[in-house]
Amino acid sequence: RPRAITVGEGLAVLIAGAGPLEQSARFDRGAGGAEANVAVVLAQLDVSAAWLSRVGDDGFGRYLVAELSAQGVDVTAVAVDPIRPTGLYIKERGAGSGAPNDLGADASRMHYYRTGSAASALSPADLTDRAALLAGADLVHFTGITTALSESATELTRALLGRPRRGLVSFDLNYRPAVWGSRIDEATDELDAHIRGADVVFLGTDEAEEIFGTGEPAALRASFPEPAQLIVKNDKHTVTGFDGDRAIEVPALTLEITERIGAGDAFAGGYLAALLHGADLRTRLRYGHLCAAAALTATGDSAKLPPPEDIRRLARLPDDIWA
Ligand code: KDG
Repeated sequence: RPRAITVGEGLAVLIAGAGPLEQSARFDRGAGGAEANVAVVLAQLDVSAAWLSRVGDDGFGRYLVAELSAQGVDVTAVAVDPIRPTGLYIKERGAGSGAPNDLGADASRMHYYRTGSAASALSPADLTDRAALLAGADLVHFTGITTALSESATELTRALLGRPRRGLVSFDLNYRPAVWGSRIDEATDELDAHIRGADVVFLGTDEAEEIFGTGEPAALRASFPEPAQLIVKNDKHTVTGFDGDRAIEVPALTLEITERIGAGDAFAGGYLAALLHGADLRTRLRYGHLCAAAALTATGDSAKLPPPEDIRRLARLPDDIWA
């Protein structure tokens, strides 16, 4: 049985060459979608993981299912929607050339083609169909993107928080105004309620600042005392983790960044894998940074991780060597 279940949209990704999109003649194909990315990290770190989603009856849907399955993720809870297509996003990557429309060298931009996608039809019925799977899991993870997809998807994420549960619920804020679209006025209240209803919460200072008016870790902890574990990713290269009354800050590794999208999901996946393996707070945060480092040095949303034994060894480095 899967110990962890992630719930949300998978997107096919077309990764452009570096430079303005209008100049990219070739695209690499990849798999994306925040919750799919987290499932891939969990599976690579020896956590049995399932991905609950909906894809279209099309080539991108079949690709996503095959790709996640090849990475060791259980895809039996992925429904195929006969009408709606699989969502897609194009990843535009900067070259930092200073040319018109060019982004900074390590900056990227997401272009979504996902309105009316198969996953936007996610609803509480998808949970009813998978009740036994959910009841047996130690952890259910989803992000504010799933909540943003549609009214029915919001009902689904509310139901994930409201159901009687044995395991933990983990929630990554992942504030995406473009996905909320015309429902943007609901976003702050809905995301606030989801944070309060989860056991483990990840958020970034920049997004927290944008919707809650502060990105300061202690202020966020004071506003959100409910989740036992609150993980604040600072823009200053560190992460502050609160677990009950404990608070520690762990610096990220110093490295040359290739592309950032997916690093937050990799962090969450690493942290959650360590949590499920019974690791302490510092080790969990280090796992997060190590997995984020792999994603930051690849153009895809997720990257091949070093073997789990190597990650375990790296996470145990003495403080002075760590960063
Ligand atoms: O965190 C990475 C995601 O943003 C990317 O995979 C696309 O899921 C995605 C989204 O909705 O932004």
